[in-house]
Amino acid sequence: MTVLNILEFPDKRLRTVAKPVEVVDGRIQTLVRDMLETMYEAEGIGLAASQVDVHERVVVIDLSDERNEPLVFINPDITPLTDEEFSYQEGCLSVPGFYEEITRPARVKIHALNEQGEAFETEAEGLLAVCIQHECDHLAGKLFVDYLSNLKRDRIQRKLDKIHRMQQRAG
Ligand code: QAP
Ligand code: CO
Repeated sequence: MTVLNILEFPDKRLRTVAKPVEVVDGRIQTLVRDMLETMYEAEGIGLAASQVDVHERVVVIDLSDERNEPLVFINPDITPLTDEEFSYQEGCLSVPGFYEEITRPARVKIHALNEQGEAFETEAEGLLAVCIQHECDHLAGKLFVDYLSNLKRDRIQRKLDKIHRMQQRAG
């Protein structure tokens, strides 16, 4: 297994629209394992393939404290189930150190394939609903900072640009 490099905002590659997975084969299963290892190593709760510069529709999530309940969604498709909204202080492994309250539909239906390529559907609410919507946004090239005012987003971009320049100089 391999820990993959996570792209950070404002990297343009995060804006790539992911393609559907055509066959869930060994290559995709390896990607899933590597994404899980990457997410656990970074102490995240969700990761989309877009974040590791693979532009295919694959998402991993683990909301458990023990970090032993991986959820895998291949070609996820979500539909809001209600007009009710839910707000949550979101973060993102691609926007490290920044957290902002984002409002989204409170409940969604999820259609996806599992790691074996079998279709399943489930309903989500609470943190899982937030997380799957956040990760599906990544597959569409969208980030949580896109929901913020231009002012807030530009501030975050400037701060991250500065951090990236310092990291560049440090080698
Ligand atoms: C998306 O985000 C999410 O800034 C997953 O320094 C977040 O795993 C969905 C992380 C909140 C729903 C609610 C962020 C780790 C992890 C950071 C993450 C950081 C270290 C973010
Ligand atoms: Co994210």
